[in-house]
Amino acid sequence: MAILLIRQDGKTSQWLNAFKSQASQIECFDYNEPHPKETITMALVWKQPHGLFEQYKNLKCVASMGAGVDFIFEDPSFHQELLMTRVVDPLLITDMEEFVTAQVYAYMKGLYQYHSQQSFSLWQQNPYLRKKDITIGIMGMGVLGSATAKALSDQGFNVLGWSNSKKQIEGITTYEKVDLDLFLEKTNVLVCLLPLTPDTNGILNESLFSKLPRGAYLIHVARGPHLVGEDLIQSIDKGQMCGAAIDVFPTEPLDTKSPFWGHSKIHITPHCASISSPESVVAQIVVNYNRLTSHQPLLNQVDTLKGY
Ligand code: NDP
Ligand code: OXD
Repeated sequence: MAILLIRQDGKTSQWLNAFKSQASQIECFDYNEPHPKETITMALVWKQPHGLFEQYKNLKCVASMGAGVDFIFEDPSFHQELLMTRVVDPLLITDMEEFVTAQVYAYMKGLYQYHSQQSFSLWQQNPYLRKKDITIGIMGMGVLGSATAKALSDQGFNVLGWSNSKKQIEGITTYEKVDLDLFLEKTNVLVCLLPLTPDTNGILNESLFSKLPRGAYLIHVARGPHLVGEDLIQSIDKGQMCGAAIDVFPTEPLDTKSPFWGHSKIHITPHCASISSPESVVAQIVVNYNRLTSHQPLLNQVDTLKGY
């Protein structure tokens, strides 16, 4: 029995080192190196090339190296007999809380505007917002969304949350799926922390932006295909949206020709809101690997029928 690591971005050695230092008794292989296929029972993956899973006849579980699992569902070789797990990790949660909070403050204090003024040696004070001027609406109140909502609320922001099912979180007004419009009409800083599913693909579009108060701001840290890029640009150009901070894109790295790069009101980061730390995450993979081996229920298992 062994674990196969499948990712193509040069970070596999960091993960292998974390296994070596925390669980040297477990056999782990890099997909890019020769390995005995019949020994593999767990695949630990991040944006794996599609079509591989069916080559591993003893494979029982596909584990995401991150919180999201959309790229596993998109792989036609993933089938319903396989188990799927994802990462729920305290470090991933605090990193996301901090990133979204930093973006909220950068927007509120107009820091991006000063950054661009610097390139013109322009000394000019601009009006800025205060907490009382802002209502932050978080789409997706799961592990990351609810923790981020709480962190912002604890700092005195007015926070709303929207999710499939209604949540009870102290200090936060929550809305269930059917109440999307009520949630949007009160939100002027929209944060997307939804999983990417057929239901949420393209959800950040012109029609949704038009339901926000005029001049709303978007912080998008979920998945690229949630956002219809042309709709955002048009909504900014018309003044319906006042700008956006975007961390995730349908194709990553973002094409150098993308109009987002040159747009003065769009602020781009390279999918870095919250990055899985192998040192932190490997412990839960080891627990799950041992559970798999002893036929116990897995932690952080994804409901493959629900799709997230
Ligand atoms: P969870 O599965 O814990 O939470 C998902 C939330 O979205 C739940 O509240 C769920 O509702 C809600 N939801 C799902 N579908 C719908 C829908 N159709 N309509 C309304 N609400 C819906 O996920 P996490 O919080 O752990 O992660 C969220 C996403 O963040 C990941 O899938 C990933 O794409 C992204 N991410 C991005 C990172 C980055 O660096 N940019 C880093 C890590 C994650 P309910 O609670 O009712 O089920
Ligand atoms: C994740 C991510 O899903 O980094 O963990 O996007």
